[in-house]
This record gives sequence, C-alpha cells and structure tokens, in this order.
Amino acid sequence: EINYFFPKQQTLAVIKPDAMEEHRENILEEIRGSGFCVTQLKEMVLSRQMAEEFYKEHREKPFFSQLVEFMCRGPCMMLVLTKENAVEEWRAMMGPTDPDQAKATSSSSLRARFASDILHNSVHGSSNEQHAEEKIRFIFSDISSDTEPKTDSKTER
Ligand code: RTP
Ligand code: MG
Repeated sequence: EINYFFPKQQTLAVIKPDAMEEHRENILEEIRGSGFCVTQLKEMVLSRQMAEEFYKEHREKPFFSQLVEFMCRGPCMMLVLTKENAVEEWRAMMGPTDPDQAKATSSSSLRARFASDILHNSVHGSSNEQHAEEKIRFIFSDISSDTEPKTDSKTER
C-alpha cells in the first residue's frame, strides 16, 4: 500500500568534476537502482564565486582554495534526490570523505570505488536536512546562479 502523505526527504547530490567523464553513468545507475527519485537534474560548470558560496562552511580550512579550484575545473552533475531518509541514505552510499578510509570501512561505497583521493572524491551529499534545503535552493534557483546584477527598479530609466 502506498502512503501518499508520508513527507519524503530531499537531498542534494553532486557528481564532482573528477567523476564526470568515467564514472557518471555508473553513479547514475546506482542512484536509480537504490530507489531514489531524481526530481531535479542539471549539468553545470560552477563559477569560482558559486563554488566558494557552495562550500562556504569550509572557508577557513587549509584545503579551501584547492577545493574551490577543483569544483570549477569542469562540469558537475547536480541532482535532487527524493526518498524517505534521503540525506542519510545518500551519505551512506557515498562512503567516507577519504577513499582510503572508504575502502577500509565500506568497500562497496561510491567513494571506495571511484574516488582518487580525499579531495578528488567523486561525489557530494548534503550533511543534514537544513543544508539540503539551502543548497538545493542555491543550485536550482535561477536568481542565485544569475551572474548579471539585477536592475534596481528605483534606478531604472
Ligand atoms: P562533501 O561535503 O563534498 O559531500 O564531502 P564530505 O561532507 O564528506 O567532507 P567535507 O568535510 O564536507 O569536505 C568537503 C570536501 O572538501 C574536500 N576535502 N579535502 N584535502 C583535504 O584534507 C580535504 N578534506 C576535504 C573533499 O572534496 C570533501 O568532499
Ligand atoms: Mg560536507
């Protein structure tokens, strides 16, 4: 029996630039096979400014500039995944940040199989529900990704 009223959870998944050429199809297949509903999908190249905003929580970390550089080096695939418990399930599918740790603890995870190192680790996933809502709004609202400044109506001629 289908419960149409159960509020499904959303999370943001990103296929990072290092995985786009060789592993994208594998990752998408895995997502489809795990019962996630892909409710939004787009391929895009992040600007430096967007990558900095996207990972702003890590601004003070020693790896921040490398991370930003990496995230804008080529196209990313942005996906909104919908499922009960989506945030936690997608994080579990990704595995730990560091692929060495991933290989040791969850060898079937995406990072264990596809990541090359702790920075180039093939996928991103929101770490909690609030993050998910914020990042989905950021990536999928046309306003936030608009590079042109909006014209202020008061100064319009
Ligand atoms: P993500 O946010 O991308 O899903 O990854 P995560 O939660 O597993 O890890 P987080 O601590 O949020 O780090 C974000 C991304 O920064 C890069 N990183 N590099 N060189 C390093 O020590 C280092 N540590 C983290 C990775 O790309 C990581 O996914
Ligand atoms: Mg994170």
